[in-house]
Amino acid sequence: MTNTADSTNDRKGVFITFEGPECAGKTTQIALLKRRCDELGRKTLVTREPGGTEIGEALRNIVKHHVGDTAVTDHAELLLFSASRAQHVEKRIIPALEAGYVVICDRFIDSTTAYQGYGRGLDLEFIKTLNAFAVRGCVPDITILLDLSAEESHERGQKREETLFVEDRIESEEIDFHRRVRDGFMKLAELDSERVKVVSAVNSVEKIELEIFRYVAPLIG
Ligand code: Z5A
Repeated sequence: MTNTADSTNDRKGVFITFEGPECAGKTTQIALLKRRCDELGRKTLVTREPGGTEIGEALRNIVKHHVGDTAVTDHAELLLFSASRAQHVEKRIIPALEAGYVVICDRFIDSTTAYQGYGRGLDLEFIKTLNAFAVRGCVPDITILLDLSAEESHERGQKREETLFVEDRIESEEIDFHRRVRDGFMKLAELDSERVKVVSAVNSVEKIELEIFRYVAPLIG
């Protein structure tokens, strides 16, 4: 494979990803980290997966909300997430890193391993290869894994639903699926403890924010 894109060694910016089950507080914590970056005078790009580009957002709509006579198959779902990522990395993430931005991305390759690999049971080796193909060397400098049990995640989701939130296709999977996803995330953290930092998502928002900042501060100055 020709790699004309980034390598982690020659980038000027910092690439931070957030991972974890739904309702773990990723959006909340990303907003707080963005504020820290602003205070430090760092140019910051906050983005998300699936999504982050026009094509990615269109794919997001399909993977999250498709309802029709024909369901999205597990294999198609995997490729849709990867297609969104390939577009995102090349068109937004790498250019921002080259321009010296702190890029904060809500979900990335680890979500594919956790949801499509551990959750759906698709081949983990193939997912590793596909992730590498989509990101072309653009691996996060650090990944914050907000850890929350499937039960707690479900409970927070229920509360949010009461305030008009609508569950998506993946969120509405049975609890065992979400347990496998959570275990998958923890396995990933164990296998790549240099990059993936586990932060308990059950503490207060303020406490979590401080813990995350302790990990990230050395990278963003
Ligand atoms: N997916 C996949 O399968 N494969 C892939 O490769 C990728 C994604 C990239 C994207 O959903 C879906 O795609 C996701 C995985 C799958 N589906 N699932 N399931 P999304 O982007 O729409 O949603 P999400 O990533 O799951 O995030 P979320 O549900 O929006 O949650 P969050 O961002 O982690 O949490 P939050 O919005 O900050 O907070 C959620 C609620 O918890 C809210 O009411 C907060 O007030 C509350 N909260 C936050 N922090 C706390 C604390 N500390 N204590 C108590 N309550 C809190």
